[in-house]
Amino acid sequence: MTTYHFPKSFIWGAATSSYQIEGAWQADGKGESIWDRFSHIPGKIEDGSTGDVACDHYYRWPEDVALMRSLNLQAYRFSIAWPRILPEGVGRVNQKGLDFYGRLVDGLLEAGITPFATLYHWDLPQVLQNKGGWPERFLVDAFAEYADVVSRHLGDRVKNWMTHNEPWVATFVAYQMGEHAPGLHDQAAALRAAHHLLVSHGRAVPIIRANSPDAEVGIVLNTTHVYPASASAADYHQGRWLDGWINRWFMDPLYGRHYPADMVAAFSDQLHGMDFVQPGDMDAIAVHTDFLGVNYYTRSVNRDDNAPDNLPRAVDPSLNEHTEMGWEVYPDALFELLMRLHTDYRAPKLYITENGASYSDGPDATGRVPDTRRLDYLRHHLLACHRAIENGVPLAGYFAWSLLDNFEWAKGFSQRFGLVWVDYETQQRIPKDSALWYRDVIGRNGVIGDR
Ligand code: IFM
Repeated sequence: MTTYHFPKSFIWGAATSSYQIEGAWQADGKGESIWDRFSHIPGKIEDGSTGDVACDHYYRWPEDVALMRSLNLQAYRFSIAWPRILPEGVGRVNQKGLDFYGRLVDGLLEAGITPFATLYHWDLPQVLQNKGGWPERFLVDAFAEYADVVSRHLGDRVKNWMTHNEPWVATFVAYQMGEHAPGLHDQAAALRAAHHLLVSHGRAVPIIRANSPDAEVGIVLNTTHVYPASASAADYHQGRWLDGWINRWFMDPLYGRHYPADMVAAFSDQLHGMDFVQPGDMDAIAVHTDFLGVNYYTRSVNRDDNAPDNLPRAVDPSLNEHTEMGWEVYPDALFELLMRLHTDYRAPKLYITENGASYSDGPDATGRVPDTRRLDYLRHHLLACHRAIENGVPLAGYFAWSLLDNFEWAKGFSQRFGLVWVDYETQQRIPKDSALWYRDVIGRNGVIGDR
């Protein structure tokens, strides 16, 4: 076993999001979000749960900050609930909502933990959805207003900002696949939503910079690395299509390349001549950012089962371990993804803003949580990060997903991604073995393992 040391400036953190942990869904003047509405519709959430209480973090944040400190965390990535700040989506500001995040940020800074704030991790004010939501252009202005209010209030203390979390999920999974709030099945609407979300990012970046001097601003994408199941042209094309949809549809415009031509052709029936693209939009989207946030969980293996005479499979993910989400564990893909993103797009800096695994291991008879599989997952993915850094990728930090077990969207509480076990009955928190291991990794700024 070797100890692989990370650069001295490397930032070690953990991540959460507002709806997944806060609870307090109606407290202190908060407005309704699309997730409040969606989770209360019978049948939408696998275990029938809601985020009404979740980890009760809105009230227990001091305990959670103390926990972060005990785990040596240097940074904490959290998101802000738009309807806490602007209950009607725009206009009236709810001071109590701002105060909550002010207290959290002050608590983090006192504990020596750097706050990384995400503005949008999917809890859109329901009133804005009632008017059409992200497929409508007015959302761009609404988001710019929200970004302005939040960054004016917190910009003196928060110096690391992310506009959006996972635009692909926030638009295609929500407006086309119907699995996430607001649960629509309309591909054309999802494409418009994706564009408006990107433009809103472009509009928000300069606003945040003006309100938060010296801040670093970026966006967080869910990414995957694609592997054709065989060397056939059919499998290659399928992989290229998936890469175009999940990765390039967002990366290309963000890095000044407009939407990828092959995907514009593939989506042409639904794009209506791209009449939603207004003059100046593409320049706005390509605004300079300080970093790219990369969320990575698994690779994609692509197979065209309809192709006549397709070659036999050369890549078979079923041979590898899968997490309880059904996601293949494949750390090498994180290395290859980081190399590819760096080679193709040259972001000045990257962070792994999410990476982690769902396993339900709970407390044993002694109260310990021996989550060996999560620990191994994290170890191997961190070793992949180390290899990427050695090969020139400017990877500046890593945020484990997630600090706490929490509300996993349409899967409710059936999936546990936390470094820390949460007993949802008592709200007791128990750091799992992976959390204690991660604490020591941070302490030595290095991972012990074999590459
Ligand atoms: O829980 C989510 C998170 O909100 C966004 N990225 C993926 C995680 C696991 O599904």
